[in-house]
Amino acid sequence: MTTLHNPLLNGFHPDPSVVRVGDAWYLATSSFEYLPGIPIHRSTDFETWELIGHVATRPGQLGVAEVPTGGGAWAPTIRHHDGLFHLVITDAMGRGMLHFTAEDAAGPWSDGDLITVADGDESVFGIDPDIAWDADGTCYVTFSGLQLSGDLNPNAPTHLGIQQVTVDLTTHTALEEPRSLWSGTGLMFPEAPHLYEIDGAWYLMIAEGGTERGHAISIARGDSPAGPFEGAPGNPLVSARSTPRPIQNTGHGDLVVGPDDRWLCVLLGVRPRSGTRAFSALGRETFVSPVTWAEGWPQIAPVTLNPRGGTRVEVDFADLLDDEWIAVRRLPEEVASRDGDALVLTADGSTLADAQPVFLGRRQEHLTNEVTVGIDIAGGIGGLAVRYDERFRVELEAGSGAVVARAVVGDIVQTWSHPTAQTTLDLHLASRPPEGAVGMVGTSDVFHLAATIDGQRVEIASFDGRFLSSEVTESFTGRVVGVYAVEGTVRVRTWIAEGDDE
Ligand code: 6LW
Repeated sequence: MTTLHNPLLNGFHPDPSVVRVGDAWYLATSSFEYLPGIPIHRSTDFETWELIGHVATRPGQLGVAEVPTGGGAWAPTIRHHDGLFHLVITDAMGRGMLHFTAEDAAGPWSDGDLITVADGDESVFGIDPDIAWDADGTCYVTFSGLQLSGDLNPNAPTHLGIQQVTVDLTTHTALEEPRSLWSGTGLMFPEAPHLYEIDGAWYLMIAEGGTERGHAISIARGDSPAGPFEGAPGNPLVSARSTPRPIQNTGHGDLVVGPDDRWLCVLLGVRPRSGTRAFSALGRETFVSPVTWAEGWPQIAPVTLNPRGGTRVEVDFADLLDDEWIAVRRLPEEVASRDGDALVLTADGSTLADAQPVFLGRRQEHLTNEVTVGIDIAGGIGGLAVRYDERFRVELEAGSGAVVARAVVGDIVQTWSHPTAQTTLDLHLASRPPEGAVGMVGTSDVFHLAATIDGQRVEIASFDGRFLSSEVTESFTGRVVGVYAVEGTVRVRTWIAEGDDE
């Protein structure tokens, strides 16, 4: 019997979509402003998942070079049809609604074609596209009608509900004006639509309630992929709102037949911590829950926590970089190179406050985590950082005659400094649960920033981790731990990351 681990994918992997092809499952998630973009994981048992590649590995496939914070690759749908993998996604505030194909989910994927409106060449306007075909081969693209216009009012964004167009995939042109479909039970932000033909009926499953604590999944059924649809009597099918469950914000799901022909739902969630479970340090992760059927309606079980054990990653930079490394609005090969057994970062005048920093990182995947890097700062300045975005980050930096710890929370910057002339040293950046009495409120975790100087580990600063959580940063992404350069050249000799979910 399959063991369903939760999180299924640790660290920021929101908006999961899954498809079964033969004896394997392929799972795609959002990647926002990071490149390579749109990671694809593969499993043959739904227990062990391997990152097999990304959809966007070449310049131009996504237009994220200048997207605002949080823009970029939002919410893919991955499907398999007529021998090809298909993936649709909105490159939010970038290229628009895109359709990618590949023979092999590991890639290479196509350049990405813009899905355009029926009477023009601009993108169909909406997010969270789904792609489905009926028996005649008609292609339906169903999406969430959030209008991401330039004047988007975050307090009252324009939302047209769930919409649909049929599309000619040879020209990538919509064949009609968007039609409105069933849009849930009336909660805000109907989105993440997915269409399924099951036992002769068509099901439309959506997320509603917003991706925060009110997140939910609802479903409707009809005789046609174009509707009309009738909502399930048991909606919402799943929500953690107002529950004491350790996994919150559950929503944005995709159904699939899993091992042993058991239906499963992959969905996003967060693991908030503090006295009132207020702060989700890692962002939105991928989870899974069993599905049963009754009277023609699916029932999704509440998501139960079942973490895998801890992990230890030791990188040998003499080897090619693996696919877990990501950079901000640029590809990793544009910000880092390898020289012998060292990773080399060469500053270009940017800092982590900029849109395209010289930064190469990996998702933080565990609530308790420590990364140690051995660096040679030969006349340069740089170090190790945890990045949420340009305005929320923690840095541990060497090269200016001191090791400097820096916490950036919006417009507030706090620094600590420990003088040293050492330019070859180990930096340690840990996040650990708060120790001792922390009062009623508590926090998610505490950062500990240290360096090994003259053979001694010296803690330079500790800092409340709540300020790098998805709630405080209002971020769709999550923590990324990486190395960076702001002056000259920084050589990284070693990288050891250890974490667990205790
Ligand atoms: C995604 C949508 C959402 O497209 O956030 O809040 C967007 N819900 O489903 C990015 O994750």
